[in-house]
Amino acid sequence: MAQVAFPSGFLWGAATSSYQIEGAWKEDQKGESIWDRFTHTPGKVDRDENGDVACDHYHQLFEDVALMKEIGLTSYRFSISWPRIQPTGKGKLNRAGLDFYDRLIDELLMADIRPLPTLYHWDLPQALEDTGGWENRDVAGCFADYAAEIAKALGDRLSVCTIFNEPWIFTALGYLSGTHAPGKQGFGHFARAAHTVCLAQGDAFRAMKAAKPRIELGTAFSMSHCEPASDTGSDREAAERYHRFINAFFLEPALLGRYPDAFLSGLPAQEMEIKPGDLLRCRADFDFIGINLYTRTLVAAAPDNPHLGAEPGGRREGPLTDMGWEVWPSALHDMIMRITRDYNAPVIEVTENGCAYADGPDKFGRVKDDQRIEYHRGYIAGVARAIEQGARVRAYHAWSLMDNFEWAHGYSKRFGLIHVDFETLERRLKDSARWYAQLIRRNGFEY
Ligand code: IFM
Repeated sequence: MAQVAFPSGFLWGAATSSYQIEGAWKEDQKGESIWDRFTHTPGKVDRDENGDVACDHYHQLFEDVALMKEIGLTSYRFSISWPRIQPTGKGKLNRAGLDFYDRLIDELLMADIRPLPTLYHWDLPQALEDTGGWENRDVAGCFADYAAEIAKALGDRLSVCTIFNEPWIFTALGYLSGTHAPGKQGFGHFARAAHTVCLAQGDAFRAMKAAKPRIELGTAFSMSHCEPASDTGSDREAAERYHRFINAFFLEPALLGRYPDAFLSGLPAQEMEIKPGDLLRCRADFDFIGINLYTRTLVAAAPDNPHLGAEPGGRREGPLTDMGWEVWPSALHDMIMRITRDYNAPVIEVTENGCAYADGPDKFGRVKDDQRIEYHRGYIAGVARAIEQGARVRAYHAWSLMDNFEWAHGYSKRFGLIHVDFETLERRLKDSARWYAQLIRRNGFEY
């Protein structure tokens, strides 16, 4: 056993998002979001479940912050629901919606927990989707206006903010495979949406910096360490292209003002509708990079794949979580080190990391989720190793604070440190929450 220790001041957090926990889907003049529309359309989500009530966090905010305090969190990552603030995605702010986030931020600060809001975790106002959603370049301007309003309204109490959550995931699943809202399918939809999101990222960055220069800004990027399925040159090249596509596609336009070289026949600039000057507009000199990572991805060459010539493949060796994702603790370390090497050692926050297991309370009410504890131990040990090797990681956020609505899977996948009974909405700390509390008190653990 060795001691895994963290630098003093390291932030220990947990993450959630608005649609997944808040409920109150049409209260206090909140507008409809694309996820409201998608989940209310039969056949889109397992068992036709939806986030109408979710964890009812909108009404249980004070109790939930008390639970965060009990665990000892020093950072809480949540997202702001755009249609709660601007019901149609533009214009006058909805005071009642804003009040909710005002109360949340105040309550967090009183509990000595750093608020880390995300401006967009997938709940686009439906009114903007009706104009073409992220495929419509004008939506980038609307998003920048919303970002500036948030900075002005809440920025006096914020030190940090993430702009997007997982731009690759919400464009690929929402516009390419169609398994997430708004459910569009096709490379052209994806290409246009992806480019608007990159424009919006740059525009929102500048709009927020102009309103409140002090707030540190980043995006929480979905990342997965890509490893070749075999040692052949073609698999190694495929893994590299796949890495550039899934990990760097939204990051490099911001940091370097160019898209990475991921596609076999070059960037599909026409399908993306890139205009002169756009790449400069995509620039955003982030103060930190957020990494959301759950697993590694094994990649094999796939000559039939027209764009990348690469696909996930190969034999997985680690155990699988309820999502079917391989537990591979070194993936987080390796990803952090790759970002550290490739982009000149930026400040990094692990903005999400976690696992789905279905454990529920035993007859004494205890939730023994040993597999979750084992998962976090392995991945967090990797973060400590990365810091020893020079990575500038300053925070770790477990996904998720509590069991919640897992998008197309509904409530069947439980990622929480806190168990939620979706009938009674009762919350209960799992063993993993108690283990995490001890880790936070000691700022480390035995491994
Ligand atoms: O629940 C999601 C979250 O909304 C974004 N990152 C991955 C999590 C688990 O799938």
